Amino acid sequence: MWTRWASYSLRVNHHGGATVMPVILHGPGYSTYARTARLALEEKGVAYELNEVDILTGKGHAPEHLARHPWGKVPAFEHDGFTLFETLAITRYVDEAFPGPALQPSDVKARARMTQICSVVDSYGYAAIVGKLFWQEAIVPMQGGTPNAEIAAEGLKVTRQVLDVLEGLAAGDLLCGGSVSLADLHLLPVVEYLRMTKEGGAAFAAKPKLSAWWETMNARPAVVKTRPKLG
Ligand SMILES: N[C@@H](CCC(=O)N[C@@H](CS)C(=O)NCC(=O)O)C(=O)O
Repeated sequence: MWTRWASYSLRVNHHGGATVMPVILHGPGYSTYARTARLALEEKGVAYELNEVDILTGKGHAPEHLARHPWGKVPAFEHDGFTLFETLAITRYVDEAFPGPALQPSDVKARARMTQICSVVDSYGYAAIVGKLFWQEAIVPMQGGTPNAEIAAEGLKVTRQVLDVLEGLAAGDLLCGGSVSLADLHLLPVVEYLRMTKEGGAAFAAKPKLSAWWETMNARPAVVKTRPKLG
């Protein structure tokens, strides 16, 4: 399904007319990684089309999507004939290629912290929080299966460690201080699902800095607009 958003980037062609050059993001509304890319587009005010490739029904491995992403994952991105996959590459490109508020701190240490937090989310947080905890508690029952308590417990153990680390790294109401950065946008969709789990939600609520961060982020129009509709 194609969802059309506000407008397109325009380019003047050799006849002097305007050629429509849409930004396209391939990925479903429920995907955390696709939501991170959308958050970056929304925060920058970039108009885009969303092609909701439904990975839960195998569409990620259809030939047309494998041509966009060799591992059949989402998101994949297109702008002006330029294609990308891997969310951090996409969000950095969106920040650097378009006008609008900067989503990466100019201070070198704050920027390194931002990359570190994105990497913690990607390397440890997502697999534990979404891949194990949320998956067993929410997706498996939704698909008619029986949750595996051992996998959920493994997920919760790593989740607690990730939360301890992030609580320690967070600068304040925004993870890198100053204004919203890619670190906030990479973490937010994962936390949305974490808060829906019983013990994960409680572990998150026990973290004062992260809880204040959530309240700040949750009020942002981009966050409200991209909130997944589940069920
Ligand atoms: N390293 C990738 C991870 C993307 C990813 O794991 N996306 C999930 C959805 S949130 C996905 O496509 N899962 C389907 C699958 O693994 O087949 C990125 O940064 O974009």
